Amino acid sequence: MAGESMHIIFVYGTLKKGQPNANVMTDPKHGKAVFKGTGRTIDKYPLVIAQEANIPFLMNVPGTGHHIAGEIYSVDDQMLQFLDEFESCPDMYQRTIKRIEIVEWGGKDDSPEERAAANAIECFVYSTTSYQPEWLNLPHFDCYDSFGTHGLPYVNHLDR
Ligand code: PCA
Repeated sequence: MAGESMHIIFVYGTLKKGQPNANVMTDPKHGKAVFKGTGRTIDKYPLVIAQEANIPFLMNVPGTGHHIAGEIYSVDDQMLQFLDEFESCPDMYQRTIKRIEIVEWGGKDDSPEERAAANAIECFVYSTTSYQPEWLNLPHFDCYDSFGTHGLPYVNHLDR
């Protein structure tokens, strides 16, 4: 849609490429999402895998944990609205703004000038303050992979 606003979002969990909900970002029925590059949070956060469905949560507790790796996308209003519903925002996650260090800027439509322009960017992130205190004792990851050696693969909505 011409003139509509785009939003920058940082995803660190199941929405990343190769992860169980990656298809959500690429389905045009949900709106538009353009991959811009990879990054990591400037602040440290606890990233844990919690609940029976092994869901990744970036806990909104800056200063504890690791710099979290993820992917940066530009999304339209429709996709942002879809993601809010998909991520049960604001019940499970809250969409907050966090500063992200750019690791690799790789949008295919970006000029070399654009790609060299910035080394950090403000992004929307689905983090949570609605967690059980015990979650802070779970292992803290720096780069989520559902299929990692932790043995806690994400359980799809449909299989719960
Ligand atoms: N989906 C969102 C938040 C956690 C999750 O699994 C993401 O990938 O950033």
